[in-house]
Amino acid sequence: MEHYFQPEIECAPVEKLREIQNKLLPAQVQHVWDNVPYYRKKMQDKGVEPGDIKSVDDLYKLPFLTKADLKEAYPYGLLALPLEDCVRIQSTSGTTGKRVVSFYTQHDIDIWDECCARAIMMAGGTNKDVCQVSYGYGLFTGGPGLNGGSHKVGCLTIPTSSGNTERQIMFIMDLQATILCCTPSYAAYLGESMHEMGYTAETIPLKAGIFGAEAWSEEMRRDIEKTLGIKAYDIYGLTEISGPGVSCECSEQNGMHIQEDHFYPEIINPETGEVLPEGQLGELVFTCLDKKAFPLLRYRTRDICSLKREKCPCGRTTIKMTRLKGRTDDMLIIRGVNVFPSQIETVLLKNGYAANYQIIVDRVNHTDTFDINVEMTPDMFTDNVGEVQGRKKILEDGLRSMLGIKAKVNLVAPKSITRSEGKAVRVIDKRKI
Ligand code: DLL
Repeated sequence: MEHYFQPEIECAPVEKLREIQNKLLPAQVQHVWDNVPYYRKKMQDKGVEPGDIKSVDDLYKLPFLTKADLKEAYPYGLLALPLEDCVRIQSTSGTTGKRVVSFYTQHDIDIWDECCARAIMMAGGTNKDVCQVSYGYGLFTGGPGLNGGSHKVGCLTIPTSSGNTERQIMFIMDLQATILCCTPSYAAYLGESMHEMGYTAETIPLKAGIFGAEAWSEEMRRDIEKTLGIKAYDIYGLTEISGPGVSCECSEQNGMHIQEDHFYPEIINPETGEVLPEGQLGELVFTCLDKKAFPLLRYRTRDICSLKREKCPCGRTTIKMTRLKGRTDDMLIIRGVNVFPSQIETVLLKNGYAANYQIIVDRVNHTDTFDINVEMTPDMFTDNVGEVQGRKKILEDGLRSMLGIKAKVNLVAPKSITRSEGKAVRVIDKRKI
């Protein structure tokens, strides 16, 4: 088994990590300057040249890239190598406008696989494990990324892809899968379905789950862990930067270690672009240090979190990002108040509900309406109106104190909200603004 726990990097003193980054960054900036006229122009407009970037301390001088740039440069405008050097594309699961297309050389795929292998090892995976990859395969990065990582670790890989829940469960049980990779909402659904079929946490062979691609709360983690009898690890990434594995959790389950030898993180104030000090909440920005085909510099992810560097009890020294609070474009502004779906989820799970809910926002007579459909669990389900009213009031009060505004809760029957096999659809915003 090759080893994808790489203590010489993952546990290196900060100075050593800086040395690696400071060696890679100037070469990367030169590579982009030489090969990506689109970004060279941005640098020229800002009056920066490759020689100005000697270390990560100079990074702030470089212009940002945004999703709008990706749209403008679509499809080949940010490609830094000739097509004959590229071997793959992946693309985001977004449904509106042009999709984001990201390009990879074999070297870029090797880095990506390595990051996913580190994630699997952080979750305790070895070549003795049977790893079921239930993220979608295809253009979405979830399946191909974890598949590559699982191979590198030497796990027996089951490439089920997403969907066909019965078949997923059959493979978990028949092949005694020990690691499950999928979105947290699908993991919750699989757990629910397995319990309905009579399996319990004790009879389910899984021991770890590697869940990401969408926001989820600590409460949802505990719920899934209990149902499936596993330890659930958060994994983060995005197509533009490679895919899953940009960061992931270790046994401490307390923030995701960023693979800093490949991706340099910054947190900025999304309004002003100013770089914020460690510990402050803001928009996450990544610079790819050694990707060749699609090397984005200072890419604004729109994801909101903070960074912290501390010596982790697991031994790793790489900086951690906190669980995502949401996205700058996911944040709903309802009656002038910022609302993140994750806050709603926290209140629901604290009150014994599962994370099966849908937020519906509309505007009637110039005022925002804010409804949340929440599924009752089977043991709560009753036709006693008084009891339902009581439950509804408890939730509305809890939400009001969390959000500062009133939401109308509609308690709906178990299983009446459509389940997702990939990323869950939590928000329906009907406002035409
Ligand atoms: O979702 C890559 C991925 C696949 C990550 C499998 C983890 C596991 P995209 O489809 O490009 O790529 O979506 C990226 O998803 O900017 C975040 O807003 C969100 N996201 C990803 N991981 C997490 C996470 C993949 N752990 C976008 N928690 C990102 C919350 C996440 N949100």
